[in-house]
Amino acid sequence: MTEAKRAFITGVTGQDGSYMAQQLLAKGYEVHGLVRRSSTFNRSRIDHLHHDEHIPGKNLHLHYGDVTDAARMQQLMVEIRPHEVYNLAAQSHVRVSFDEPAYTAQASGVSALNLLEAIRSTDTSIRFYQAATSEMFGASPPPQNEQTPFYPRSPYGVAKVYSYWITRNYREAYDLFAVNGQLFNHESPRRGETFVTRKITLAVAKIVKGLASELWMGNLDSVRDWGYAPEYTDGMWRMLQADEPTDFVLATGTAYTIRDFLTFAFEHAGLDWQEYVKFDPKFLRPTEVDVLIGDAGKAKSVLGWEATVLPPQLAQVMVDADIARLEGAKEGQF
Ligand code: NAP
Ligand code: G4F
Repeated sequence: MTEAKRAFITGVTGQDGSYMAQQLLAKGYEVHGLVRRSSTFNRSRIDHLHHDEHIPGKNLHLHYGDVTDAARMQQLMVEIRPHEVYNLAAQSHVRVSFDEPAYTAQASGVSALNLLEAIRSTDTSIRFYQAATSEMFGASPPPQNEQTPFYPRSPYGVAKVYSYWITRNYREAYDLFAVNGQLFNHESPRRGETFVTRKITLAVAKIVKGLASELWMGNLDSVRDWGYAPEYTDGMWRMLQADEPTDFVLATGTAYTIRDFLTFAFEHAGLDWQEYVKFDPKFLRPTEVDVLIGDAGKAKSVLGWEATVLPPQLAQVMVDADIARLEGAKEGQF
């Protein structure tokens, strides 16, 4: 019998990490995930993967650790000996990065170096995926692709530019199979509740159920290219199966404002968003990224990857899931 492939996922408790773990388990991988100790339970997105009888082998193993701890990353790399590493851990909230810039630099930037160093000193055949982002393009005009210059507009974006270049540098200097996914916004029912799409769909569900009557928001003019997270984690996996290590943009190529997303979500529930949404300047950012629209042509031609779920449908899926949750649906269903 051939040995199962082993994957190490940092950020396994997050939106993308949970889909990645689920997809790799379904492919027969042995999956190792990094979890942070916390005083409250932080594993709701992966809890069903431990207990689901239908997942082959129930092959999910969790390890305590923090990506800012280089020694622990080194130790885990030796212990797990993965074939593939997906570095999805980050302080991923752009607004919060203005409050915690130094921590964000470590968790979202230097963490890539900690893992690359661990790979370099353990086994240079380990393949490495770094979660880079369209936030690196920032103020560069759209459409943005792999050739677009970086102009980050937040401490988060700046940290991710570091992670991008250190990943490229280790690929070139040490011949590692190390790649950056330059992913545009991707959402799902598992999206964190303080990101704009989920904040909107959760508010719609609460309004429908009579649990809320208003929604406080910031800048409604920015344009985003929103895709569906499970399709993006499939794209990450494809990047590590490619013949050559190279960086890719994943995006839908669509452009909608926050106002448009409000319209899709509220109209799906038969509501008019203008009757509920109010402005609070505390949700504004010192510098904003106005327009992100991706060109994923390279991913389509090299990886055969293409987004199929577009924002109008995405908003409906998320509203339906939030209503179902309030009606008692189990977390693992999403
Ligand atoms: P997320 O839901 O915020 O998840 C972040 C994950 O990182 C969580 O599991 C979190 O653990 C973990 N984490 C944070 N700091 C850590 C630390 N110091 N040590 C160990 N683990 C830590 O983010 P996501 O949306 O899944 O995004 C995944 C990755 O892709 C992130 O790197 C993000 O920056 C990047 N990205 C996301 C998007 C997007 O639109 N979603 C687009 C481009 C790039 P806890 O559960 O304990 O907090
Ligand atoms: O949902 P957001 O917080 O996502 P943002 O800043 O685009 O970042 C997300 O996508 C990046 C990829 O491009 C990732 F790298 C990053 O980790 C994260 O996943 O905000 C989207 C837009 C912004 O223009 C923001 O100003 O929505 C605007 N917005 C308006 N009112 C709001 C709100 N954002 C939030 N979070 N909350 C509001 O009340």
